Amino acid sequence: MKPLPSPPFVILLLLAVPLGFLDTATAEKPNVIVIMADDLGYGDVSCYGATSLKTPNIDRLSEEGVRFTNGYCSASTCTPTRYSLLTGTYAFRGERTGIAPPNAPAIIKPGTDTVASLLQRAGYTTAVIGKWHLGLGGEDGPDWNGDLKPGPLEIGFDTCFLLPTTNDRVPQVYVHDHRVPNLDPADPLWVGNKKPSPDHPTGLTHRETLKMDWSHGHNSTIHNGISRIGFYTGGHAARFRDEDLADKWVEKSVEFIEQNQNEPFFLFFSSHDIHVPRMPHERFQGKTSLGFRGDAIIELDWCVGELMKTLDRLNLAENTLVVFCSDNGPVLDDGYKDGAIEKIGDHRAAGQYSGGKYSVYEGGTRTPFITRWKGRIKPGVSDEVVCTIDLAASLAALTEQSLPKDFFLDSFNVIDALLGEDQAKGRDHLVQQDNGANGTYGLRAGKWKLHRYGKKTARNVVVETELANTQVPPFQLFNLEEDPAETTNVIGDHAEIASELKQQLDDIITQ
Ligand code: NG6
Ligand code: CA
Repeated sequence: MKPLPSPPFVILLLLAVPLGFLDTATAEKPNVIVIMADDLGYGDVSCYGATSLKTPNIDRLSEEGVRFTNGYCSASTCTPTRYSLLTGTYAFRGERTGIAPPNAPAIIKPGTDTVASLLQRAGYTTAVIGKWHLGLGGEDGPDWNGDLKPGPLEIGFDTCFLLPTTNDRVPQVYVHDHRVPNLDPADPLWVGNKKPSPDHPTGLTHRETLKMDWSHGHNSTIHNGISRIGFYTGGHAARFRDEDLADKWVEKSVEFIEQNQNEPFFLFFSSHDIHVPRMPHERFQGKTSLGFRGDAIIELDWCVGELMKTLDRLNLAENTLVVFCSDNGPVLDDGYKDGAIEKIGDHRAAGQYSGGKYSVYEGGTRTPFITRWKGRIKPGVSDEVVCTIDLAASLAALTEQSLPKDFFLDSFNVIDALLGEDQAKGRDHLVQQDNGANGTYGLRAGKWKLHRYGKKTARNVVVETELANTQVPPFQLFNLEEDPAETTNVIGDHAEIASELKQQLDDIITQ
């Protein structure tokens, strides 16, 4: 671990930061596009070693930019990673930051500073397009037939076009700014967690009619031949087809980029690929040997290609920083029988790492992470540790915005590393969590990785079956340099290091 800088150095550093912020003449204001994939693992794309499929567009991004081998998201589930990406704060510090249910109220309170509000202040037009999964509405939850606020527009986004939660949760409608578009008032939308009537068809009562069967959970209301988590009725005119989601995100994003091509813009392109239910557009179905999970990766790659094409067409590639990342590691069977396990062959979704979604093993959070800014970023591969949580402080530094007091607590300015500058350093430590604040964490510090297990830990039961539900000691220590797959707990041999890391983790959690 790095020693703390001596006091005189700290003083110099404090003086240097505010002076830098005054120098607005040097501020760089490239457009920023953050492309976040859903449940995409380290080994799921060809530039990270996948050989069972090809992802030419993501590969191109990596050839023209920096591909990080130590790029992370901050949690191994969606809601906490997205919370941290936007707020620059570890999700375990916030309330209700675990996986959000269909009727969750807005998790990030209006007025909270976010990466979007920061860029808005810097003169950017900001949009989130795609999966939200951070709740909508006040304490009573979303008013599906009325104004859906607060939401993204109350925390720094000028516009949004959303899938409200994840698509295995009801309802299958879009949200544009504050409303569900195409909603017929004569057919109001109702969303709840109890069966609305005895004859309401569900994945249990009408299982034989499903076009994709469920394997666990996901057996409530049926829409488009797929049963979901939660119940809903009405809103038929507003409902979408699962197969059309990716096209819609691209259509809306291209529209947004075209409209804002002359001013700096921030686009959070929040793909639903490759989350369940994996139901890619018909033109991608059967394109890989991996079943719909692989086909959804191809669909994601197509989206990336369309965004890049748009930047090229509008001559924006040299003025746009693109960040490609994932919200958590991979999972094969996440509740539907889509062949992901049966067709996996030699494909290793988490690459050489153990675990995946829901786990604090490296596979849960070490994920594809690429930055590209044509003409500005020197292409290469970086081993520096960077995390989606760092985008807030890093983009603040890039655009020379002062950090709001008491915000972005856990976000580090690693902009030089993100831009692939020579000698630039990433983080020296990172806390990883699985879902909510359940006491389970990973702490990566240099080559060491400490696991701490809380009482209610859910192990990844589907990526690595051998890791499932085994009894684990409350603390484990791994040497990632010698054992990247975290197979050998060396805590017995390194008691002193383990105790330092336990203390460091404790200090961060209770800070
Ligand atoms: C789990 C769901 C899983 C997925 C996950 C959220 C069950 C049995 N499992 O509760 O299918 O929806 O939540 O995924 O319902 S995430 O990527 O949005 O965090
Ligand atoms: Ca996810």
